[in-house]
Amino acid sequence: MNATVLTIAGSDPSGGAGIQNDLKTIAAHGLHGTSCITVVTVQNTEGVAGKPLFLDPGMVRSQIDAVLRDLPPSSLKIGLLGNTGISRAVAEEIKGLGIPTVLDPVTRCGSGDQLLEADPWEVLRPVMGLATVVTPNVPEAETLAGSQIRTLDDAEEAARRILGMGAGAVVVKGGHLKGEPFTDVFVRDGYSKRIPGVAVESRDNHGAGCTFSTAIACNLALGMDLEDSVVSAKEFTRAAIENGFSLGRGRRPVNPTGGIVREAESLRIAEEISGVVARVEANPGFGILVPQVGTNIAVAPMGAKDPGEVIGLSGRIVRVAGLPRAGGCPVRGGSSHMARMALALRDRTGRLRCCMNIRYSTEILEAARAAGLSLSRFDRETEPKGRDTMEWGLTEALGRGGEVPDLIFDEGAPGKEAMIRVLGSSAEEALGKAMKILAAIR
Ligand code: PXL
Repeated sequence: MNATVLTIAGSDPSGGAGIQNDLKTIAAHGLHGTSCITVVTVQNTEGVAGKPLFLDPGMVRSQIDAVLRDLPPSSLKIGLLGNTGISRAVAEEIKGLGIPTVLDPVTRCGSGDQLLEADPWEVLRPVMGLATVVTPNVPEAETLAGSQIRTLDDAEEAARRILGMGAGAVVVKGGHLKGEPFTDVFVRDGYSKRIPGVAVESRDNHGAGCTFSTAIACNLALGMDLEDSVVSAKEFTRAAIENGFSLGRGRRPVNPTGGIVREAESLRIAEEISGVVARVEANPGFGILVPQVGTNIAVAPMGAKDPGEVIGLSGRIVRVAGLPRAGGCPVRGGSSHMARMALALRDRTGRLRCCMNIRYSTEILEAARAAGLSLSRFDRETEPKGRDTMEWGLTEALGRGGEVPDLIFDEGAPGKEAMIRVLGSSAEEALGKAMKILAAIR
């Protein structure tokens, strides 16, 4: 399989947009990215901080030529071109390649600063007819079509005009449209489609346009048809915005690899919890640590924001004929109580993110002390109304800093079983502490 996508674009030192974004987006699709730099911009999340360097068109050609001779791509993404000399050089190099080509008709930074040395239309004209699809945002579509866009109908009309300039298809991105935010308009010969999106509560969107166009190129390289490629790229871009690291003081960079890193981490955690469950089930003595309500083990992935993203057992470990038996397997959202405590624990400590609940008894507490484990408690009678018990209980037990305890317990309340929670940096570590308690009981 040819797994290469070539991006021809500008450099963004903030790492949010341009070549830096595109290579991450390509990597996140499991493909190999090659690149040709057209313009070196000087900017951070707050905006442009200096004059761009427009590369010599001959230098642009040499880069593309070197890549084409050795690493023939399955698809192309074209971003910032900068000036007419560069865009003509690019057109000369890629014409006749016959591979899917996505053109992001970049004219300005997200901050509004101009990135072109000449009239946008003059710069884009040489490559327009070579594009399988063009992906303007609303201001870019207004510039290219020469009309104002206020509604989805306006966007569709502008898309048709841009289509008349020679591209195979046009997507006008709806991010800037009031009233219909995030609905994209997709148009090709004799066909149009509105692709709805969802509003994302995040300012981590610097580079979102680059992510979108590059993700389309990746999907096309993987053999997806054009419309599916667009729909899938929109979803990918939403995840890149949601997974942002919230860096910088201005328009914060998207994180194109956030989704796959989280997926990989979640799978690794699920496998680890499975291993821990197997060891618990293989140990008949563990039954003594299982509470009435059963034991759950929850681990919060680094980027998880709510309990639905925390990995826990879909059915708790209970005692069957005195032996510990899991009623389910590790899944996202498998646990509720332990998930909320694991999230709060991760947010408080950074390093610890696993919680496992075991039975409370004075004998077990004594054994824990004898095993050298540290304990802290909270008292449900002092719990304020309206707080989440797990999050509040953890905050209470951790107090104002200092050493994080190995165990947190509470003595229960009417209808609430007393409980001990074992804390750890991983499920393995939490199990290790539980095993020390068992050894001290015997
Ligand atoms: O997001 C458009 C864009 C494309 N390419 C480069 C950029 C920007 C915006 O900042 O810097 C190099």
